[in-house]
Amino acid sequence: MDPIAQLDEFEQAALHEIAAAADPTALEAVRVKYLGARQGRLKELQSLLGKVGKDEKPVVGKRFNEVKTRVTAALDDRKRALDRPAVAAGGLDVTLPGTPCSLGRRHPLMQTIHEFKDIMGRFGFTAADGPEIEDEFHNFEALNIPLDHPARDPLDNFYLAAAGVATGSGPKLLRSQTSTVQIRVMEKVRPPVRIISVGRVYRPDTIDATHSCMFHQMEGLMVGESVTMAELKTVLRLFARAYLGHDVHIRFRPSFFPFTEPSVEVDMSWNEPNKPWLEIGGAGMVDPHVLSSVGYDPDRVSGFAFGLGVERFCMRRYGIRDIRLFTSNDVRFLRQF
Ligand code: FA5
Repeated sequence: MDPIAQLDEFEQAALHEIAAAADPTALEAVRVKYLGARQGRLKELQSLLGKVGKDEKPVVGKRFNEVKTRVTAALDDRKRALDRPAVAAGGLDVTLPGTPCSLGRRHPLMQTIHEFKDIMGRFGFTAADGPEIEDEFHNFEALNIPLDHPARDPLDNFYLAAAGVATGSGPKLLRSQTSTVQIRVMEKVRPPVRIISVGRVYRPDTIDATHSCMFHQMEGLMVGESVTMAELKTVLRLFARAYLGHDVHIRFRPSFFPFTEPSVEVDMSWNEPNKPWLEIGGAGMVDPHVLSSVGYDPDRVSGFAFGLGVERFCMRRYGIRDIRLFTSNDVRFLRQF
């Protein structure tokens, strides 16, 4: 038989047996049979090479090398596959690099809340929490909002009884402001008090670009000896500047809240041409009646309180035009933060 035909036959037989080897031991036997250094069939073929004519030598030599390389590679591949049985069976290769899972991140509002707590923490305010499902006492009465006050209108609040939820002792509602936490804290803690509380509040407001029926407020409360409105304004100015930058200005407009006296609306502006004042919250000095109802002595201590819209600050910082984007669950929006 001519040497090229012998090499072809050798290659076919070797590749066939390599593919058929079912385990590493069988594969090793195939290796010895075909490539064994002493009695392997390739060794035999090599000795044939010495016998071919001078003219044929380059062609046969080239083919010999090709066959040897191919069979050696096939052996290596099969060995790797048999060393990983699941892969040999067409299953999972746990040694391959995994599919990277994309990491999530905090919602922009949660990032904002963390930053608020951080800034206010530096001013000495600790974070307090209160329930989102409130009783009428904490949402209204303790805040000086009497029974006949329009703010208690069922149409302006989310009462749970109306939704068929069993509310146990007395009517319950989703809190409409974080001011409820002022009361819950003062019921437990003696002055001096310096807290903030950030959380969700609920109002059946008409939804538009700047109003939502569920939004976040940051409540602040500071009570102690000789606390004045000057401190209130300073804290709000420093806070707004820490979050939004040093060109922010704060303005107080006279207003009314049943639980503060005097009361103000807080507006914010910044040094850009034609920028209007933007309302960001309400504030005031804690009403002496509220202080005495929680057992504080209004002749000895005074305090200020404020409630800021968290979304409004975040929207201003990032130039977000529509509050509805926060709850749109649109990853294109969320990925930007
Ligand atoms: C209050 O809620 C008072 N509790 C604030 C307060 C606290 C006064 C302590 C005095 C002492 P007001 O209803 O104005 O106030 O709401 C405060 C802020 O919440 C608003 O300035 C605004 O920034 C934000 N806000 C109010 N309604 C909405 C809404 N529907 N969507 C988004 N943000 C709102």
